[in-house]
Amino acid sequence: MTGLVIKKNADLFTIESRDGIFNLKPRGTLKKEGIFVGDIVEFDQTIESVLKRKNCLIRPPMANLDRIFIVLSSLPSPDFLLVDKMILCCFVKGIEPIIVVNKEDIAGNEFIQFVEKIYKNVAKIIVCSAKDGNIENLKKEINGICAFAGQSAVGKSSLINAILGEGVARIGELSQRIDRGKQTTRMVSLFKVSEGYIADTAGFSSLEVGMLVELEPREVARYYPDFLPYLEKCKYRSCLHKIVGDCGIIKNVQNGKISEIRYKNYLKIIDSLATKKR
Ligand SMILES: Nc1nc2c(ncn2[C@@H]2O[C@H](COP(=O)(O)OP(=O)(O)OP(=O)(O)O)[C@@H](O)[C@H]2O)c(=O)[nH]1
Ligand SMILES: [Mg+2]
Ligand SMILES: [Zn+2]
Repeated sequence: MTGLVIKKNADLFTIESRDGIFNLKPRGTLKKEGIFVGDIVEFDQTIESVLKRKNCLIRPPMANLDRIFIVLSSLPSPDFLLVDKMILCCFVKGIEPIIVVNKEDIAGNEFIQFVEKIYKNVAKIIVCSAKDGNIENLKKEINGICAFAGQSAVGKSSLINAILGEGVARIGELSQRIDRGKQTTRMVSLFKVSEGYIADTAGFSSLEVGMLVELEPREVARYYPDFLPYLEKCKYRSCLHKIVGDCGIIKNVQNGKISEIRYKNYLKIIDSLATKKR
């Protein structure tokens, strides 16, 4: 039988399958460290094997993510460099990023339009408020395995709690408390919501942007959907889009078709990659 790992607790895994819910251990030679929440596994009396993953993250340990909600708010004001790094991570890992502007109740139209202008050609944008319970449009986007990311205090936990309801959310808070102090594994559980699952975690506040060091600077632009239409207009084959001339990217930053914030953050990202490589 095959099933989805929805929870990991010490060496016991909770598996959801067509035939019900099972709590199983891995077979002798299969290491428990090698099985993540989000994995599809083959099992009988024990977990026999893990099927090939679409992607996986290490902290918190999760596999096969489909969507990540990148939450931001007007207060605390956004760190767009962090947002752009998270978006890049998502595209590298084959995860769909969705920008969630939370705290609509305090945001103001100007702020929302500002965010829409930067990201309209990059990702889907939704606006909501955990405080007002205005989360219907967010719930509609839950499809496949989803998780929340974003800087501290933007409202990730509040949104997860609003979606899951009080009873469920409390379990999440408790599990985080148990794990505090150990910098390694945080407990993660998946909960079925509308068409998919959401991960009940503390949320990713950095989303493993560290893994970006593995990228070559010249690979970065191809993960920028907003740069893509202009990439072939770039005369230089291995252009990093740093030097004015026949660079199709810089031209379109100058004429306003590419967001200047996105472009400046792109430069910061490739420069930091180049420095780390040295
Ligand atoms: N006005 C307003 N405040 C909100 C909203 N959502 C969350 N907050 C408040 O923002 C603060 C931070 O919310 P959290 O849910 O703890 O934020 P978080 O992203 O989980 O933060 P970390 O766990 O530190 O990463 C709390 O005081 C919340 O009450 C909202 O929609 N509107
Ligand atoms: Mg939180
Ligand atoms: Zn160029």
